[in-house]
Amino acid sequence: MHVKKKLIAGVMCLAVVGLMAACAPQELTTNPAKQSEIATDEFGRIGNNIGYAEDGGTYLENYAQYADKLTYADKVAKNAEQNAPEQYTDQFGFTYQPVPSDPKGWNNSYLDADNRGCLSCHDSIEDAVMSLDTKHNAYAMGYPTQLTIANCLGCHRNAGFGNTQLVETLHGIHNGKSQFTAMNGSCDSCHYIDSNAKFNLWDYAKYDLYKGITNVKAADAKLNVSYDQDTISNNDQLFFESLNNEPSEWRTETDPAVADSWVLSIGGEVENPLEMTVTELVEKFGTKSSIQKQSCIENATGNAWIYQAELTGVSMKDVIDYVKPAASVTSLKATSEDGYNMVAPAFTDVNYEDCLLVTEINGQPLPASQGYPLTLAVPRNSAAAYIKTLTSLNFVTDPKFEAKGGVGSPVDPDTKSMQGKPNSAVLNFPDGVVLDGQAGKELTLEGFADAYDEPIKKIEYSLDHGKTWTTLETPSNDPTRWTYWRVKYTPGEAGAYLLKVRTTSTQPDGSDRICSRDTNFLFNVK
Ligand SMILES: Nc1nc2c(c(=O)[nH]1)N[C@H]1C(S)=C(S)[C@@H](COP(=O)(O)O)O[C@H]1N2
Ligand SMILES: [Mo]
Repeated sequence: MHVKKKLIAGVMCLAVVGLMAACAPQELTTNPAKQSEIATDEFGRIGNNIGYAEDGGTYLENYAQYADKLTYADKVAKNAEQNAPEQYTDQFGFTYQPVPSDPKGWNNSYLDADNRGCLSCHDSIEDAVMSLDTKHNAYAMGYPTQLTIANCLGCHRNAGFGNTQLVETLHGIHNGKSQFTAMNGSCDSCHYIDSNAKFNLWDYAKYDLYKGITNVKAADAKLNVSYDQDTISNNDQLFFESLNNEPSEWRTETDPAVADSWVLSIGGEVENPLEMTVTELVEKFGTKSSIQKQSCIENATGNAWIYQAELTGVSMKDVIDYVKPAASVTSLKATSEDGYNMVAPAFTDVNYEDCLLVTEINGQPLPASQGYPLTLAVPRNSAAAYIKTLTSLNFVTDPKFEAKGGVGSPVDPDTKSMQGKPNSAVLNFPDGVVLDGQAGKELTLEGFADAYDEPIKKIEYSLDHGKTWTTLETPSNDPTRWTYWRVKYTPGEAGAYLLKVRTTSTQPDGSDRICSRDTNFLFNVK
């Protein structure tokens, strides 16, 4: 097993100085020594003895001198050894091999696949983001999916938060920078430049470029597909995302006494403003429980900024019935301890019957990361409307913040449609997982499908790069919950396989919305 090259800011400086000299770009002048050897042959071809052996005659006539060189079988064997794809271990302990093994060594000798894409240099995107010189939000994944460039594009392209475009930031921190140069970084490290000279992202294009993937027709794959909407995440599978907190400011305590002194104020245009501690709120209104999913608006194709859990808390319906907001109210302004705040359109898009002032997840007090002691849950909205460490709620009349019609989602710059709505991901293994001893044995891949406020209509699975599909219909789907699916498959033989998942949701007008990209999940059966 190879140790992954790790890029952590600051540690490479010394090594870099030495390597820089060796890796200095070649000057684009012709070597004079070489130039003298350049000849034009009788066909007008310029080159250094093109087609001819050094002592005259064609290579064919001098075939004997090649007899000692490797035979084709030797080359295949040598390639298998020299260009064998690397294997890594992720933070969950899974072994994964992002590049399929192929007999000719094509993927590494020609595509240079092990040296391309974010994760060929970075242990994880979370790591890269936390190592930046500048401030960045913090993320943690509860499931063994890997963040990809798509997650970055969620915020850094058209997300509407005034974020810098990724094209500037990523080129700026890579191109010509010592760490990148020292690792022989080039355009090809991140991009796949196709025959139309279009720069595609390698991490998107790679699944169609790799050789060595076994295609299996739907009719032969005999996938056994099923789903439910009840599966819940364990508390250690909840993702964490914080837009404002510095790690040093993360709330870590869950001392029960905090709930006794934590005051929530509810005011604005209401008849009965309210100011109560969390403990008093629970005493006055009691609690309700419901199973809900929560999914971040930037969750990208194939990723897991999502969970489903049993949330327990005070019903917003009960609170609203008590405080009596004015009829003119359009919006609800929430504020929190860390300064994160959000204006949610009141009444129109949000069904307050479902909203909770959450105090417990899965029967446990809220973990500190999930906003202990109080978090607002707003089903059908993205997780951005779930306010952790809630301190106040204000009912306001502000036409500016009137409902804009459902949950938006960042636009995928390539497909021009919303990314991640609908979405799906495999949740029990990382992309590229190595499954030892799995040939001929039944394997279960499981994951979610979700589209925020829209019900899932169907999920399709392909093992032949999208030529044939197995369909799982999901009628009467509840959009406040995720759709948790299981695919059982028995791989006949060892090899690399690609599961494509295509998800469809139903839009408010009844038409289909198909995911902007299929989810690609590679697995290596050994
Ligand atoms: N107080 C507070 N609430 C917050 C945030 C935050 O930074 N601070 N981030 C929001 C965003 S963008 C997301 S995706 C979810 C993340 O939820 P989790 O960390 O509880 O899983 O919290 C939301 N609520
Ligand atoms: Mo988010």
